[in-house]
Amino acid sequence: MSESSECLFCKIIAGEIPSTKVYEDDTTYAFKDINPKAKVHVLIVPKKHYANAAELAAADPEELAHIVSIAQHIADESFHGAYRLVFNTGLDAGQTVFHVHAHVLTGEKLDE
Ligand code: D5M
Repeated sequence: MSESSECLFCKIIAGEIPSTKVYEDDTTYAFKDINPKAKVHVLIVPKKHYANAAELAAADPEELAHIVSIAQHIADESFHGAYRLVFNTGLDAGQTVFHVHAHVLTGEKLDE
């Protein structure tokens, strides 16, 4: 799927829908999840539109590695480097926004 004018996260990246920015560089944007499941819950997204983690990994593995390094940095700052990184992939796994996003859960001890 190419970049879509209907994509919620493309609109957030473009600044058309407000978000609470945590990090930004040329390729990547990170913002607070609107419905946090941990003390710190950040979504990290590539600015370029890919539907899911597999599409991103196939097209741009360096960007996937970059997303992991940003997650590590957020966790280093907020909870001594401990974090959970989740890519929900597919409707039946709970993916609701089809612009790949890494959920970074950190800032406190997480339930197992
Ligand atoms: O995760 C999609 C996530 O996106 C879910 O945790 C809520 C979050 N979300 C939805 N709309 C917004 C806005 N406007 N700002 C911030 N966060 C948002 P999924 O893995 O697709 O279920």
